[in-house]
Amino acid sequence: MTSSNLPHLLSKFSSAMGFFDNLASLLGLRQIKSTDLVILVIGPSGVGKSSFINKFAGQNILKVGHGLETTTRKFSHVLCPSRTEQRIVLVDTPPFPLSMQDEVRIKKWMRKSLGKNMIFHSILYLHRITDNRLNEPPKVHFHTFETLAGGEFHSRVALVTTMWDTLRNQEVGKGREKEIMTGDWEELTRKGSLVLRHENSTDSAAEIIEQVISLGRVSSYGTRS
Ligand SMILES: Nc1nc2c(ncn2[C@@H]2O[C@H](COP(=O)(O)OP(=O)(O)OP(=O)(O)O)[C@@H](O)[C@H]2O)c(=O)[nH]1
Ligand SMILES: [Mg+2]
Repeated sequence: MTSSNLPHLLSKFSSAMGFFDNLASLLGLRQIKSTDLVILVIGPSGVGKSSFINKFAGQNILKVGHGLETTTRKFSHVLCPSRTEQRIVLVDTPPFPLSMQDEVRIKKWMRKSLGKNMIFHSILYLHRITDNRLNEPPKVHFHTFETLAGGEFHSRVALVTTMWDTLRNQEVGKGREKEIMTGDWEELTRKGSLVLRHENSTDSAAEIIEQVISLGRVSSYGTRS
């Protein structure tokens, strides 16, 4: 191959990718079904939301940040393979706190995808264990959880801590985790929220999703199945 052929080949390659992209949409492979388990991944900038989804999907689908700037500016969903027939959809979001506009966009997408009676299966709130406190006061978290997941959100929210591998002393992390559970998020943990550690691997992400799924699906009427 000569270098003069390269632009031609690249354009052929990208039009072929476009074709497969369109085909996937036509076949409904990107569309959400009412039986899908939709899990929202939220948290402040740089906590590892996109990385978590990539780890779970086992592929680098979403762009991950390497600097101080926010990487994910729009929300997007990733259909992930799962061990059961039920599909898992992880939704990546812009940094927390979400703007009202973001919340409205996410809710509209949800209504369009799953119909007006369906809501998220659960919400993962990611937090860097290297930070000695949550970035926002609890009322900001609770307000977003209620807006996105309805009044009975407590048992459908999991606090997932990241960056354990960068902690010099694991005991410090465990202490912070306990502080959150008995302080800011006492009400959540008392009412059933899970507190889970992400070890930055595919296995760890899969374990977290498995634990969250075991909580069961809740419809907007609050009944579990
Ligand atoms: N060491 C370590 N690095 C991590 C971990 N999780 C994420 N990272 C790194 O943290 C950086 C930010 O990760 P992202 O996944 O882009 O974070 P994000 O929350 O999606 O960030 P925004 O899209 O900007 O809100 C990247 O360099 C990741 O490789 C972790 O558990 N351990
Ligand atoms: Mg991101």
